[in-house]
Amino acid sequence: MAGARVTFTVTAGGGSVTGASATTNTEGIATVGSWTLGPSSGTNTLTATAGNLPAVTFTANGADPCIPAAVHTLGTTTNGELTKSDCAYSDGSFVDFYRVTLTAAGTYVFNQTSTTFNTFLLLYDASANPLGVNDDFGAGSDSRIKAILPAGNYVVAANSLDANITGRYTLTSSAGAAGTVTNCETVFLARGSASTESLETTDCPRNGFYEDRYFIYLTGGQLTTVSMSSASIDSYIAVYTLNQDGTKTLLAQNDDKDGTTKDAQLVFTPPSTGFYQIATTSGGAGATGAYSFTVQ
Ligand SMILES: [Ca+2]
Ligand SMILES: [Ca+2]
Ligand SMILES: [Ca+2]
Ligand SMILES: [Ca+2]
Repeated sequence: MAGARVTFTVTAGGGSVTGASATTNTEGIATVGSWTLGPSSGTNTLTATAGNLPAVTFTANGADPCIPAAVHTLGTTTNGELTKSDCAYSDGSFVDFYRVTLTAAGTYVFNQTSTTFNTFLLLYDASANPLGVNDDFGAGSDSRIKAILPAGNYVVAANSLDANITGRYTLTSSAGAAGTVTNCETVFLARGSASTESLETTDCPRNGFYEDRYFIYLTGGQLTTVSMSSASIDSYIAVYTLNQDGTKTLLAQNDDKDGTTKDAQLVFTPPSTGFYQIATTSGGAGATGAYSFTVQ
């Protein structure tokens, strides 16, 4: 039907149209000028009405795959799949983002496993700052991130090590107990993290000393305070910059906060943005015992 007036109206998704009022051409086709989808992910609909005819609704999915929309609930299993329509990192690898809410501060473990590809797992805060990253944990190519975190909203990214990989994977998570940092394992912290841990003979050895090593992503120039206290050991804190070649360089250290205590407090300014290592150890060699720490 030529010459019919057709009106296009955005009916969901908050987008906009231009040329909303159109007239059908000789083939009976009316064309909207343009349709801009709404700013948030989800379904957008555009409805065309002409006279008394039934309205026609067009649907478009406005979900940007790079905006975290899916939810992973702590303690549950998420079966996911990397596909070519997923978000891609600049290295050409696909990634699924999951929002995770932690209602309490604590020690958390996230696992990504796959029987078909080499997994790569990342953890971000709600502002998309990286908090943790892991390629392989244990003997295989699966990934694990252990992190001591304040309560809040986070994003877990299920990724692959190699570019252009598709396939199924499983994401799991759990809340662990404090005091479990051992065997010189990799543990990540965020600003606001706190825990009670212990120096044990199974911790990282350093010239006769034992230490727990934590990794934290810090913004260059932002004053950072690490505090460590203990009723049984002489607390000692060191922070290292991590070099490209895998070595580390001592940035700052503190034994005693002041003359009245054996507790340590290290205040430092990271020179650049990136991951740093915080080591909690003792002033005397070979000491073991419980301690508490905070990072602000
Ligand atoms: Ca996917
Ligand atoms: Ca891996
Ligand atoms: Ca320990
Ligand atoms: Ca001390």
